Amino acid sequence: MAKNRPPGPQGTALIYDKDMARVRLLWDDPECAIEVPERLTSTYARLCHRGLAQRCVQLPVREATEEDLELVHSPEYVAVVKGTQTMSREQLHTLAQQYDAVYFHPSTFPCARMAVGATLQLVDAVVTGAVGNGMALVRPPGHHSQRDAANGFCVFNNVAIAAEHAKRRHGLQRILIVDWDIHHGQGIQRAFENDPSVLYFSWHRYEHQSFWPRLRESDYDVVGQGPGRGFTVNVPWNKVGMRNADYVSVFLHVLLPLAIEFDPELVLVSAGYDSGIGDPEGEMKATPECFAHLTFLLLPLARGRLCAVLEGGYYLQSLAECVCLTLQTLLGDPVDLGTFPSWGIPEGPSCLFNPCPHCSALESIQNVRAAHAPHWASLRHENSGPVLTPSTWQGDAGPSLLGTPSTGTTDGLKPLLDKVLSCPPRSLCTGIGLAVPDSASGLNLPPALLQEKGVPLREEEEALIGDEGTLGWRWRSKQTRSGFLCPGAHTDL
Ligand code: Q9C
Ligand code: ZN
Repeated sequence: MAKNRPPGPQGTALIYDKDMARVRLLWDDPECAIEVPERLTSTYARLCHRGLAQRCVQLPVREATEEDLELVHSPEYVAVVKGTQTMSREQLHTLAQQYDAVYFHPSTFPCARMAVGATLQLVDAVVTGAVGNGMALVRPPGHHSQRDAANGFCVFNNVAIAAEHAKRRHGLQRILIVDWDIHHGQGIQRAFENDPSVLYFSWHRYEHQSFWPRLRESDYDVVGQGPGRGFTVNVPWNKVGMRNADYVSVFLHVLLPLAIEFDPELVLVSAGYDSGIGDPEGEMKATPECFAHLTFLLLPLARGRLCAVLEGGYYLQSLAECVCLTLQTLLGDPVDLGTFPSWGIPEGPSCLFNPCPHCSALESIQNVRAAHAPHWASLRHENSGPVLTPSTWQGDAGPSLLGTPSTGTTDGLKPLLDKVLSCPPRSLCTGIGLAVPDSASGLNLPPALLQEKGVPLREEEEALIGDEGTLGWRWRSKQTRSGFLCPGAHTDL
């Protein structure tokens, strides 16, 4: 493993400043209570503990200028946020109530300017070639904020401003934004819906428009407007519980064909980790290793010029672990593609190992591909099918596809299924049962996994076990040696 890589064109930037931990909720509001300063401090602490921060080129943040902010926001809105610096708690609360899921703090304006400034520093370093890629750890997040509105914990739209900055000040003509946060970044979508120079991809928990922010514009058939038609790509998750295989399938079958055809000069990632396992907002099951795979899959684009910018992520352990695996991949550490057999693992508690996507995910994939086929040659094949009638509207996420696709529920998915099964993504996570009670010994785990049951914990893994007791799963990636406890294991077992 390359330690202490010297700064240079191949280096990885990390941008963080503890001052962005100053904003916090000053009143009682259950909806905003999850957006805490520890999201930043505990994530950075873990990066240091793993020795990852030390391997990065650590760049200072700067405060964005009002001119920077006005690349996306109106002067009137910037003035409103600026005014919060001298407001009382009561005044801050009253202002926050004008927006959806937002709080303000006397440090909101300086912190939000710093979040934008950190993102711009990262983009400048990557675009000028001072570093190869990098990550900015910022608060407040940005992707929900709009020209005239704060929204969903977001004040200024860090990534949208960075894209506009890259266009106007570096002359870039094609920028890809990958928004893997579990919420729809409607602020980014609206900023670029008419703009063919910014390809915006977002997946998001949708549940047929019942999940926040409950917008019609988040569905797969909303593709951009005017010259921007085809440059907005929405993948709705209509069920919770999506796993690594679902995420990777969307990358392989939707994002990557379009991204390769688009040929971006820069990739910006709205890197929210509420799409990771354990997060109370997303309720998804992608393990931290998944974010290593997603990052790895993006690195061939734009000659590796990738800037990841933190958005959401509210389960602190999962957030920190996911950020570690993202940064580790940016640093060039290998991704473990998994070693246990891909096929024949029954659905059940071991479903986290399942390498096959859910029916509901395949349905979304098929629908977004059909909606975008008119705009992208890479999606046009003789056998590309029509939009599907939702077959997973009710019930759970649908069966996972384990080599028996002809069981009725999947009939409508046959064309896509044939494609997926003829070229399945590799098994994506290695996992072992740890302290599994006897009642779980009926689990049909591959023998190689069962052998490892009960091995002693390493230090960093014990830290993860702490708040869940001894029952759970430890996840380990052979090269990265990362550990993780699945809190859902209680109910699964
Ligand atoms: N349970 C970001 O992740 N509350 N913002 C939704 C649904 C608002 C999320 C309530 C969530 C905002 C950056
Ligand atoms: Zn989010």
